[in-house]
Amino acid sequence: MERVILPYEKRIDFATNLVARQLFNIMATKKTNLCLSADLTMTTGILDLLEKVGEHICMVKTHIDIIDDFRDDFVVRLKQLADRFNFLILEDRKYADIGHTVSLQYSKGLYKIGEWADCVTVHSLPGEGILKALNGSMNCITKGVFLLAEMSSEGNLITQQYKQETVSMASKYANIITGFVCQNKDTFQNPGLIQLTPGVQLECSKDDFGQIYKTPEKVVVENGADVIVVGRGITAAKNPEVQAVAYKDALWKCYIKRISG
Ligand code: 5FU
Repeated sequence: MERVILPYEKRIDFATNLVARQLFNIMATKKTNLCLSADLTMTTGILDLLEKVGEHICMVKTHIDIIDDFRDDFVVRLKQLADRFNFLILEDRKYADIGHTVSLQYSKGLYKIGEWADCVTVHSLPGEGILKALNGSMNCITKGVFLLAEMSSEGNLITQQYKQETVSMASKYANIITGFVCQNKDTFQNPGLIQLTPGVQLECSKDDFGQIYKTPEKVVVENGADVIVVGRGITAAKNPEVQAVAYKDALWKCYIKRISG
């Protein structure tokens, strides 16, 4: 069965990672496939924004190391919001080191990401050891990994071969792989895995540093995105709450169009 035409609720049973199951479930229940990239640098900004848009998103994506006033109680409050509004937390750490270092970066240091993030992003570049180490650190099965198979930025160095080898590397760690960060539906076939796609705005455009934006129609209907990451399209809007609803509605409409064939 082709992944992109199956509804989220029918894909739950194919998922081998618990976070993927939860995410399919949340999307089907809340009727939203919007992931907010909350790239703000003050904790109050992030928490206030989530108070307003929490009900419209299936996941929040953080870059914990851009926050100026990080304190431990921030993650406590973030978790409370995630529980209240039923969304997951993805820390976009893009781990890319040897397995031993990554296992320390995951569980130690100032941020102790493994304690609060439901899932994290990981590069396949260093080889399989990175997944082996995370598999050991994530000794509870309620955590997940989005492996980077493609990027949205202009001129990135990922090749077709790199992408294919990334997907086959993931197949050995099915219990921790939630899905792939990628741009195209042919990247993988398994309906139990989730396509997370960043680089989305309502109009096609670019930023000044090579980020390429595609429309909801393009990424969801043509390119197979399951969870869609929107950052500045919402955070830089005059009224982020109104804009989050606009993205949620546009993205869900495209998903319905896709599964309706
Ligand atoms: F893996 C990727 C990628 O290929 N492109 C991205 O843009 C991740 N991102 C992240 O999504 C990036 O680090 C930002 O946090 C977010 C996109 O934010 P924007 O404001 O919508 O451009």
